[in-house]
Amino acid sequence: MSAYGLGPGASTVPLGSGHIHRTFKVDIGPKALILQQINHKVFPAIDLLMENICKVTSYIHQRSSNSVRPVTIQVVPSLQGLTHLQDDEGNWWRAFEYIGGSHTVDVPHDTSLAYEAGKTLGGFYRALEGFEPRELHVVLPHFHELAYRLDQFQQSLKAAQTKRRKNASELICLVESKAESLLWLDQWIAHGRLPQRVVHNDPKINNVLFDENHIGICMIDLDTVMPGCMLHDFGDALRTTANPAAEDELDISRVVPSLPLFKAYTQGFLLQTQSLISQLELENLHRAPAFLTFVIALRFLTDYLNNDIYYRTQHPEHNLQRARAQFALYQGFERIEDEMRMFIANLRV
Ligand code: GN1
Ligand code: MG
Repeated sequence: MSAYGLGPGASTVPLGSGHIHRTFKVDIGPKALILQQINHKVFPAIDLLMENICKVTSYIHQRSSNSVRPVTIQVVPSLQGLTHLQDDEGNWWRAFEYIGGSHTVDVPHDTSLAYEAGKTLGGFYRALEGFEPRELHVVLPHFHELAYRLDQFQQSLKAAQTKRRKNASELICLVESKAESLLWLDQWIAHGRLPQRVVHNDPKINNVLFDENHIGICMIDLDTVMPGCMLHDFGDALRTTANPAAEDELDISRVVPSLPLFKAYTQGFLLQTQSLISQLELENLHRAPAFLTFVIALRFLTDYLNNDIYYRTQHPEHNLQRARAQFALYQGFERIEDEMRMFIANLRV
């Protein structure tokens, strides 16, 4: 804290519900700072990660320098001018400006919020038009590649405790029966059929910042911004925005994707991206939620089989509970794929 000129008396509260880093809001008089302890087991290349974030946020900031509203989060350097620094215990820290009056939401409460979330991710794409994706480091290779996640799953399965494998047996069967049908997106990307873009890679609803009136401000959590595929982003966004239940909902009967929330998000997103989206991306948007939800469910399941070494958990069955809810959501998205396709095909924004 002293590296940022903050005395021990500054009021500090934990913030957000991320599974990887630890985030705090520090109040300094009328202003505030977001302090984050970076998980360097998950992100070993911290220098490259911070370089990516600084490049992207500076680009957005410069392009919209006359905007009266904040358009991006911004890194606050330490008193010594460092974008990130290590404390005496070896932990890495960084700070962001707090945007006054802003907040995040874990579960969408209505369609206007979903619309705003879609507009905000679309706005992020718009703001980064012209930014060369190859300027960014690939800090987490193969991040949303299903074949890579299946490999990790197979390895975890071999080493898993019998009890955990048994508890997860139904989900393991589901992965084995469905995975093949979802490999199309990896293949399309490998064959260069989809444009490579600057992609957020973690645009779930609680990575959208809203103002007091629930108007979207900007995307946060830019750690995974890398060259990538728009369908991954669209899928991950809908995984949370079109799900009226929590990511780790215990009551599976509540995990049913909402078409109205999907429609509202898509309208907001396409309003911003209609001029830049490719035909093939547009024609396949409806397949993205099932794909990405499956990938995330698989990662929760893998971490459960690995005895919870990646995601922060609140109890021993937490990753299994998350995986159950996310696989149910994946199945729900598959069921409404045709309706989602028709909505997009007939949409005029
Ligand atoms: C992780 O830390 P958080 O909650 O922003 C994960 C995402 C998953 C998400 C699931 C670097 O993000 O990929 O979608 O959990 N981030 C990383 O909620 O693995
Ligand atoms: Mg994240």
